[in-house]
Amino acid sequence: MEIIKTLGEFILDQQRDYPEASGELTSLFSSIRLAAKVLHREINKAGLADITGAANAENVQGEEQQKLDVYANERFKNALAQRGVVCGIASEEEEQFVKFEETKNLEGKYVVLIDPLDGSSNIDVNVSVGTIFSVYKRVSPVGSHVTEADFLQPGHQQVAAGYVIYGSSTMLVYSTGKGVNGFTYDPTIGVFCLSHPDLMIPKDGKIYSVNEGNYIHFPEGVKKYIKYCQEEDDSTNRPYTSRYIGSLVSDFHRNLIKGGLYLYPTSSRYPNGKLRLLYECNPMAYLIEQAGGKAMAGPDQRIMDIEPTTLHQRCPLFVGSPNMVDKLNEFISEHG
Ligand code: AHM
Ligand code: MG
Repeated sequence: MEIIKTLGEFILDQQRDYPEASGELTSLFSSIRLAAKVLHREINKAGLADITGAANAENVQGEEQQKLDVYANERFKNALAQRGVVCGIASEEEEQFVKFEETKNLEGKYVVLIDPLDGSSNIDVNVSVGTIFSVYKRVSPVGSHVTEADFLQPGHQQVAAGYVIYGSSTMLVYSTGKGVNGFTYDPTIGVFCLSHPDLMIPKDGKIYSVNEGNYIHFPEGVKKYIKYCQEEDDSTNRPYTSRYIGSLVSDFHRNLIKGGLYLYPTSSRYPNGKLRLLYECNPMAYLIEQAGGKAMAGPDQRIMDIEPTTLHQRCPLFVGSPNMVDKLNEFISEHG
């Protein structure tokens, strides 16, 4: 009989490799796992229940919030507050970071940054969405209230990051700095099972993922690169395939497995790019580097080296197979 390893067993195995570990990160993952299961349930009944549609509120970026965004935010926030290992969170859906005030939380050494439901405009049309999370050790003293500096750390300080994809199956993909592993949820038994051990992205890919409708507004180097992807050249397997779901987690996940490049450049519409450094770019950068890929914001700018200055800052993102990221950067260096 095939042996199934559950996420819980996997985490405990990893913890055994670090006898000095206190188990706090394990506890944090239990919170995320639980909230992800609840979200899986809600998203799967979204077409039936009266829970889809706008919640008549705007998020801090002035975008319409969907009901499930609000729900997901509350669900993850409550789950993370529960166990006392997290002292505060910052969420794409909240203007300010959230301090957890209970004594047990003040003793927590971790902060979590989260995009509770990325790509949520896709829910009404039955397209995959995701949760993205990023974990740091606080820089303020344990026992005190969490501060903004705890959240404004560069991505290379992350101790863990991951995402949940609510797709044709629900999966949790994460890393604690020792490679990337993917777990598929089996709803019949209510557990995540290890299905994608040691994920590595192919060095080269054939897929480019970009919102080409914005082409006219892109920098010259990006335009030239897109034309390069479309040219015929047997020796480099071109033309490439264009795939864009418009849901970062799904586009990233596909490219991670198959090889490819996701790009959200600056444009006249989004002069700093659209995606958020802390909630979207840094966790994806951590994962892709752990899987042998690259995440850059430009030719000389590694995403995880950016020093954040504000909680909701945006940045361009070029992420995926390392040779594809390098090629794009060559075009940008040459053409601007
Ligand atoms: P959101 O955080 O408001 O959901 O926006 C992020 C999403 C990403 O999932 C996706 O890759 C991107 O925005 C799509 O943007 P666009 O519609 O401009 O192509
Ligand atoms: Mg988002």
